[in-house]
Amino acid sequence: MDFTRKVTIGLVSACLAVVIPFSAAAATADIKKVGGFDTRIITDFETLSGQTSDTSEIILGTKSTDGVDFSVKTGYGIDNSNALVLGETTAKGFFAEATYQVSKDEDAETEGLDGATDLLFYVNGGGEPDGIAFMPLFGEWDYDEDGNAVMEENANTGNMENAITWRELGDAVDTVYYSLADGSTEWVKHTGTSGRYLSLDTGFKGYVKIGFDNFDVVWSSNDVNDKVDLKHIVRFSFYYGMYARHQDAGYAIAIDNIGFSGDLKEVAVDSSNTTSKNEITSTNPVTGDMVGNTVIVTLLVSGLVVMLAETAFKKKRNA
Ligand SMILES: [Ca+2]
Ligand SMILES: [Ca+2]
Repeated sequence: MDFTRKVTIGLVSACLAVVIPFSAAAATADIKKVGGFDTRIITDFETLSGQTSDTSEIILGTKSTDGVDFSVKTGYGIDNSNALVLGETTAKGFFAEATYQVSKDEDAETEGLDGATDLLFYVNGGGEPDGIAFMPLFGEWDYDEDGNAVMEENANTGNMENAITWRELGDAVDTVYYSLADGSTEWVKHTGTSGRYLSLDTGFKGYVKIGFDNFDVVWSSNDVNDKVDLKHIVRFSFYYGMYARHQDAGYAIAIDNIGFSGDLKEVAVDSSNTTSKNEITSTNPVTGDMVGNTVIVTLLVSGLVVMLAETAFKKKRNA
């Protein structure tokens, strides 16, 4: 954005006199309109330049040793900004996982999500020659009916840790999601998924929006109070089939502007808090890693089943 700074010194002084006391008191969490819906963006990846799944605590998932390149790069996001790019280098056909670990990102904007009804994110599918298909998943702390965090023992360490509710996109003919292509004002309704994978047109660039009702709680986790709380979000993950088919090495699809939309309220953000608002402390062990790995293995296996089923189907069809 270009700001023309034709402001007189007198006016600057007047503004500062008013603005400083205000901003010291409270900032307001941004509400942004995306296709007509109130939205809060948790990350736009602008502070995460260069982070890769090989070395980062915030970008996790499949590593470069598996022939992929999952990293935050400039130019692949909305308006050529930063985005999490999922790319293949030498991978020859498996289901890979790219994760943005919210709970490790001190710049994540996680306030004011009461009233959220939908997960929303931006997709740049420009590196994919044959249509786009992937599965989103997110994890958050589990709470009981009284609003207390559910704790569970880590079988490896014996420590009590926050239980995590993992939600994956529903595998059903009536699973619904919406897409809003760049430059369009009309959300397009899509119905049905295949092996929990949503599909978008070849070359799609724009937002995807999915109501919480269209997610399933992963079988290995629980949602004790039976609702999406969004009090402590752990991760967003994207599962994607990696094949040697992409035109540009290191670029199949990119994900940007991950957030939530719904009936969001204006909330004040406590700017006086100098410690991390995402509760990153050394005494808090990495939560849910074991659960997360179980999920990943489950998904990889279910992905493999889908792939084998598709192969069998194609063979049958070609026979
Ligand atoms: Ca961005
Ligand atoms: Ca819950």
